[in-house]
Amino acid sequence: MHGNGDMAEVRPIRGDESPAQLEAFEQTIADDQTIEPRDWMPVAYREGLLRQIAQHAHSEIIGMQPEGNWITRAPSLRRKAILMAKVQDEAGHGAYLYSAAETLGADRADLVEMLIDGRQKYSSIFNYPTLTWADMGAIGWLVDGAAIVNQVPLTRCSYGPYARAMVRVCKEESFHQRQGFEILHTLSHGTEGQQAMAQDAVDRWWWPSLMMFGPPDDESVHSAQSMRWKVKRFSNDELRRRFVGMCVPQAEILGLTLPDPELQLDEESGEYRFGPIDWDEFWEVVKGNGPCNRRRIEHRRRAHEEGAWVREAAAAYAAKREATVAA
Ligand code: BYC
Repeated sequence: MHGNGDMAEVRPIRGDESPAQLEAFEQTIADDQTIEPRDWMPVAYREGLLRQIAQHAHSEIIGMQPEGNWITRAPSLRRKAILMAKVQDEAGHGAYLYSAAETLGADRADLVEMLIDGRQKYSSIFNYPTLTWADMGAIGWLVDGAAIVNQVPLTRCSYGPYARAMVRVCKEESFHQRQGFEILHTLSHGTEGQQAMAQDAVDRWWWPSLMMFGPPDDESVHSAQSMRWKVKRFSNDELRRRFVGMCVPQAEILGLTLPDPELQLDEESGEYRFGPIDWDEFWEVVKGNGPCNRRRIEHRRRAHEEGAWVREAAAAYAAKREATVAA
């Protein structure tokens, strides 16, 4: 058995767990094998995963709004086609993730309700407004870039369906990141006005992108357990540092500045040190008081209500087909 004494400290055994079941589960994790839907798993593992996967799915769906806002205003047919494809990919990512949540026994309709009535969260980043076309570049470069850094390790998550969904999501995210980089590259090598627009977008999206990785390690309530169960493979701060290290040379190629006077290479560790993150702002956004929280949820609720007839028609069609097959 894996026999890590720390685990018992973090997660007390609950009433429904026999020591033998728990031992087999811990052994599977220790052997780097995946846990599959049919396998026994502790309630806390199931609940923790559901919380994270649902939040992740909701983020993809809400994340369609800031960019969807620019589809009709894309500056060329090519840009419009690319942006539409990207936003559609995000709908697809939401769909894979809701499916992964269903393998844990969740009901998709319940999850959507929990998003709309604020019982479940979605990523803080999507509560900021997209003010100019350059924001499409900054979102692709920074937000999708942060998503890749966060999600590549999730392809090795201990829960099989989540890990497998992440493989495809990450492939698509790298295309998204490149398209954002390309938008910014074009603007930053364009007119003075375009350069200023690109710089302004990066100035506004930089700090919220760093916040995407979650609170600092000493305030992250779920990290310890999640890392022991190999859901998360790295801590919030480790991934945030990795992201900064990835962005600095790319910003140089773009000819854009990252808005942090304290950003500096630490020769000893080879990592970049960066200035303090405004965690008060982060928690305000998470609590629902960001610049766009209300608008995002209101829009989602309206879209859900307006789509009721599609769900009813699909259910009626499925019932009819089932009746035909049975007859
Ligand atoms: N925003 O203990 P912690 C995308 C919450 S989609 C809001 O560190 P954990 C994309 C956290 O939920 C991007 N809330 O939590 C889409 C917890 O509250 P609860 C989404 C946050 O889970 C379209 C509390 O703070 N990616 O990239 O160990 C277009 C304490 O945090 C945030 C994912 O969801 C936040 N940023 O670590 C473009 C990836 N951070 O639940 C791009 C999967 C933390 O106790 N998720 N909170 O009420 C994860 O990797 C982890 O859940 C996190 C947080 C790293 C986000």
